[in-house]
Amino acid sequence: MVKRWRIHPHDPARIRDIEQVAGVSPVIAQILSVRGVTDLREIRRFLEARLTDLAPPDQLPGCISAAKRIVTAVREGKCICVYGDYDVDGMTSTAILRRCLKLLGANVRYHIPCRMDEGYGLHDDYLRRVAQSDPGAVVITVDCGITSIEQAQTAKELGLELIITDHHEPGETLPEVGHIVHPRLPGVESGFELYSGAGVAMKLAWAICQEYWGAAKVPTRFQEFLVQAVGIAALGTIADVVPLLGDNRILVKNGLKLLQCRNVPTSVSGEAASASTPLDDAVSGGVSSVADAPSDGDLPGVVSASDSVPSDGDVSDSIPSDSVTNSSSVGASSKPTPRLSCITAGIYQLLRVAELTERSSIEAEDVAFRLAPRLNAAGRLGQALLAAELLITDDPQRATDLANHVDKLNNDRQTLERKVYLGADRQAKERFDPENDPALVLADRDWHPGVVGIVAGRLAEKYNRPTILISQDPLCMRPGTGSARGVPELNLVEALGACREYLVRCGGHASAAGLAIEDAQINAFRNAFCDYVADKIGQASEPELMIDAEVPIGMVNEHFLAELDRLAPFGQANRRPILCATRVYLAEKPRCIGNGQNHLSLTLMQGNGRIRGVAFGAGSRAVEFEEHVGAWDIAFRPVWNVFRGRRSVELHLEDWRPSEP
Ligand SMILES: [Mn+2]
Repeated sequence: MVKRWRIHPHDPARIRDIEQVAGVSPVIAQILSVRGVTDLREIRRFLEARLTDLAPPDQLPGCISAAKRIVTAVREGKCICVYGDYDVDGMTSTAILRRCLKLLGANVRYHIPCRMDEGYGLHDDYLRRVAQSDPGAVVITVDCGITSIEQAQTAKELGLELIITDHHEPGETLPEVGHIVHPRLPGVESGFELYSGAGVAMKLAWAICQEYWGAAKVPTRFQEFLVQAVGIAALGTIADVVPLLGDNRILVKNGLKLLQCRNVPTSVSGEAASASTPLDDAVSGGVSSVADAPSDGDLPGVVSASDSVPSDGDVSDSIPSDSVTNSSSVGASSKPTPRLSCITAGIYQLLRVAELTERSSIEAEDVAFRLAPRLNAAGRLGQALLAAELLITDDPQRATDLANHVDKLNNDRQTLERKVYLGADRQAKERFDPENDPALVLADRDWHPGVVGIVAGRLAEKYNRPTILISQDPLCMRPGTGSARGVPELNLVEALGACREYLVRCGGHASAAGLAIEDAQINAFRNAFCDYVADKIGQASEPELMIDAEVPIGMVNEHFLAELDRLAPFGQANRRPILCATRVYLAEKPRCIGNGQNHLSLTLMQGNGRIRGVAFGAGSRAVEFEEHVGAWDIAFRPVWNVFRGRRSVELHLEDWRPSEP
């Protein structure tokens, strides 16, 4: 698809200002200015993104009162059920809260619905089961529940207490429950509104720890848990594609540093520790150590990841043994430096199956493309509970087995995805006109419901059209379930809302949403949806490639890339910079590389500069370089290439076109 290139306008005076204040090169200053990060305080916060800058939990609406209620429930010995969602955000939220409550010695259980049998969100059936086995239980939702109005009613009738924590779009009415923790409640201003479910769960866990100890600073073991929770929350935050700015940037940047730590964790935190420390001991012993503050300037109760991650060779010392998990013994000795077991046994095993344990650094893209898909695969294939258990367990053997299993599910998912993609693309071309229809609404009985979302995303990108894929029930017994993926100009929640009369239910986010629909309504829904889209955005325009800055390729060296790294982590709302260079020549004929010769390897020259470039998935476009032998303009992302332990710089080509004569 032909893209229109647009280079971000730049304001030389402002860039010079940023250059001077922040001590960065002009290109970095230009990128910061494009990101809207321009004043000294913002620049410092953006570049450093320290854990100490994380907003405290009291800025999250409902957080403190819910934490108080949860701590009381823990002390009353109530059964607490954490109820999550089957995507990475939901699993990580579940894991954070489950680990937190277990550490407090609570009677805690967790559940994640099966995508196929139960479907998204809280269900009456689940509440009835809980009421039967544990009358008087407290159910806490994470990453779901804000639209569960009827279920809130059911809970009330059953005598269950329901606490809702979520980040999805609230409807006009809120569920009638005692406590809702949500960053975007109508009429409430909160500091940073675009949290993931895991970000919300992390803040709640933080508040619970503080509330439990009655102080801002909590004992070492709880500090360790909270830092570990930052690492888990980073996974959910990246996977849920929320903007990596503000608090999310802080969580992710620090969380990724933790994932880099290659300590093989022993069972020191979470349940093993709490099992060896009776609740009463923890309560009485902890009070004296409430004042065990981490180093000055740190976030109260939380230490900064960079300070706490032990360097290599420091491994055995850094793992607290069971004997020091009772914080009073630590408090009695000299002021301790909080130490971390860094990552959980499960996350270590997940890194292992994703072949990331040897890496010196883990980037947001590694989470998005290697870790999250493995966890998600379990959810897609109806086994999210096992993936959540992987994040929860402290048993190394169980973690190894679960990680291997999840890795295998990911292979299955890839096979299914290929099959559905081919079928859906064929249907789009045979029955519709993907180039001219305002939107694509495709349905089939053969499509696995777990992968229609990914495939809808790929088609939406390929055709630059909002795309909905519906997996119809093979037995014609139940409504079909569909996934919608959009284009930037369209809000899918509003679009589906406008076609509500044809749907059994719908919900989600502006750029990704889900729905349930009866077979008989699909045609009428397609017409209504296409009309809405045509009316709202017309024929989708030619996609644009936004370019951050133009640079000579000779400038793109290791020093330059190291500077660019300061802008990481890259992802939603802070994508890896795309640069361009003009009048670039090829030193030799491009080579097709990779499995199936899918990619192109090029040697690029401009003046004295010479650098390797790779164009992914462009094997079939090799011929373009034979047809035009002159100069090229290229748009690219500069990246590190690691080969046999040596790092070099290469360019990943986004697009290219012959230079104007
Ligand atoms: Mn979520």
